[in-house]
Amino acid sequence: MRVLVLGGDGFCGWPTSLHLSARGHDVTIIDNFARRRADVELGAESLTPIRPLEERLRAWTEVSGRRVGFQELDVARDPEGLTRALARLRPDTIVHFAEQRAAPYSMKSAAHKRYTVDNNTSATHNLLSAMVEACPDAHLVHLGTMGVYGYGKTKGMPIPEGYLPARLRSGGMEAEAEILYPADPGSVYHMTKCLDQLLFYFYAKNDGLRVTDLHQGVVWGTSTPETDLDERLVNRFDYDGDYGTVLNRFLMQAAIGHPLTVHGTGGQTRAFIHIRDTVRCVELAALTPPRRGERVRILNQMTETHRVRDLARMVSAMTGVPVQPMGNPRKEAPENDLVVVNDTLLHLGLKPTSLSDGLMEEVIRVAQRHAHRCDRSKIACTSRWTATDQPAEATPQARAG
Ligand code: NAD
Ligand code: USQ
Repeated sequence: MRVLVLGGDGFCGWPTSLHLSARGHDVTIIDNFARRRADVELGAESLTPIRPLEERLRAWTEVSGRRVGFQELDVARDPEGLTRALARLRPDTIVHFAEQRAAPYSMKSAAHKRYTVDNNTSATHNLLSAMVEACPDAHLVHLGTMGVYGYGKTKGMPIPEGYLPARLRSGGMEAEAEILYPADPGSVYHMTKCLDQLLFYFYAKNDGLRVTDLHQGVVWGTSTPETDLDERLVNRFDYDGDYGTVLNRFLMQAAIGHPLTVHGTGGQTRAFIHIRDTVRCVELAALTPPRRGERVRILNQMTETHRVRDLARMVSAMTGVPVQPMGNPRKEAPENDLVVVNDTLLHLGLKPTSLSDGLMEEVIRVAQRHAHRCDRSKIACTSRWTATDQPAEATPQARAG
């Protein structure tokens, strides 16, 4: 396959590009380095020393004998350049990672909210409209999120893969329909993924574009077999209060002896997937495109669910580092159940990596190796959902031990 990876310099995009290249696909990355600029803005760096993309690509060719192409381009702001790139590269598959993906970053200020909405919805819409002009037969594989479904209202009812059979009632009449699962975003970032869904729906219906939307859970882990091949291929490891995600944060905190920062009760249940499974799922989805004219294919890309406080207890038991409940800076249900259907990727051949496979220890080892690069002042979550939300400080009960 000729594959274009939008956002291929990021946490998921880089290992996915290498995985696809290693399997003989012809890969080109497009990225505008917005994520590296966010590091500069926040004064926070990846815990691992990620190399400039040019160096990464040179190292990959040295190590593998394969070449991954690159073009610097802002997908949200340069629609003509994007159309030209699609016409030139004629991709069979476009993997779309190129969005601002941190919920706390999207809630920092009015400017961050606007940036996240402008960047993410323009990137997705520019891509769809450019595909109609330049490569209407290509298959778009988009990285969406489990967060589009929302948390807390299902009382344990399994979350289906995107669509819900429903009985509609209006004006004394009834009809059966299969509808997009009602969206219930928990942040401005998650809201942009709900907006993306409507854009996909329209372009699949109107132009027959082939779209797979992968509703991915929280990704944990950092390395894949390809990023392990050479230290210049190392993947990013976010641990700061904006971009760090919960399990990697706990593992990194354990590595440096920092109390584990549980927000609120820790009763929030979320879906998880290891980065090794992310890259496999993307390839499985890319190899099985829907037909032209078919509705958007939605797959839940996750392998297990966990409650935040259970993860913290597990990491604490492994390492002896204490749990520290904090005020919750977010507006979210304090407790929720989460049951998720993920049959399609399992049928396509995914063999799930689980927390019990020893990879948590690997993440701790990576974090220990780079612990000297950690800036402890960046660990706290300073972004709040509303002005009245509690700051993420240790609760008195936690301070008292
Ligand atoms: P990331 O921020 O590390 O990578 C995103 C990449 O896209 C960055 O390299 C960035 O520079 C680039 N980018 C952003 N806007 C762009 C633009 N306008 N033009 C060109 N490039 C642009 O994020 P990630 O963790 O790799 O996530 C990738 C995708 O997967 C996101 O869409 C995210 O919503 C989704 N996802 C991530 C997770 C997770 O836990 N990391 C979970 C579920 C879904
Ligand atoms: N949390 C803590 N302590 C922390 C950090 C987070 O208790 O130190 C809690 C949060 O309050 C939240 C949960 O852990 O309840 C998950 O937070 P997160 O930052 O790990 O994940 P989230 O903000 O949901 O976003 C991440 C990715 C996003 C992706 C999403 C998948 O950044 O790109 O879409 O996971 S999902 O959660 O399934 O929607």
